[in-house]
Amino acid sequence: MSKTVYVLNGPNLNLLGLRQPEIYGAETLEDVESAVRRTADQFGLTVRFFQSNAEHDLIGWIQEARTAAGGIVINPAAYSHTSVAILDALNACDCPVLEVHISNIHKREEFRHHSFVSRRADGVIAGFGAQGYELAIIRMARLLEDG
Ligand code: CA2
Repeated sequence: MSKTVYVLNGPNLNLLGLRQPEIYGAETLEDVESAVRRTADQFGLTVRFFQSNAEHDLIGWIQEARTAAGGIVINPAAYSHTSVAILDALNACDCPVLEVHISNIHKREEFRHHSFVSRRADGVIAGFGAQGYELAIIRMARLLEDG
C-alpha cells in the first residue's frame, strides 16, 4: 500500500489568504501545504500537493493517483458542485478519498449544499478552516494503517 497522498485543490484556491479572509481565513495555500506536509511527516506519509484552476488538470492528477497514491485528499472547490467528470475520475480509483471544504458549505448558498464528489468520498470535512486539511491527513493516516 502506497504511503503517498495526493492533495488536490481546485479553482481559485490559489487566492487563499489574499481575498475573502472572513470566509476562507488568512492562511495562504502555501501555508496550507506546509501544515499538510508537517502533519504527513508525523505519520510517515509522503505528500504530492497540487492546485489548478482547470478541471482537466485535476482529472489528470486523479488518474495518476490511481496507480501512484495510497489516498486522495481533495478540495474540488466550485467543481464540487458541478463536476460529474471529477466524480467519474474518483470513481475509477480504489483508494480512500477524503473531501475537504474550508468553509461550511451547508451554512452557505443553497447551490453549495450539494457536492457530486461527496457520492464517492469516504469522508467529508467542512467548516474547520484550513485545519480541515490537517484533519484529513490524520484520518488518511489511520485509513492507510488499517487498510
Ligand atoms: O470552502 C471551500 O473550501 C470551498 O470548496 C471553496 C470554493 C467554493 O466554491 C466551495 O463552495 C467551497 C471556492 C474556493 C475559492 O477560494 C477563494 C479563496 C480566496 C479568495 C477567493 C476565492
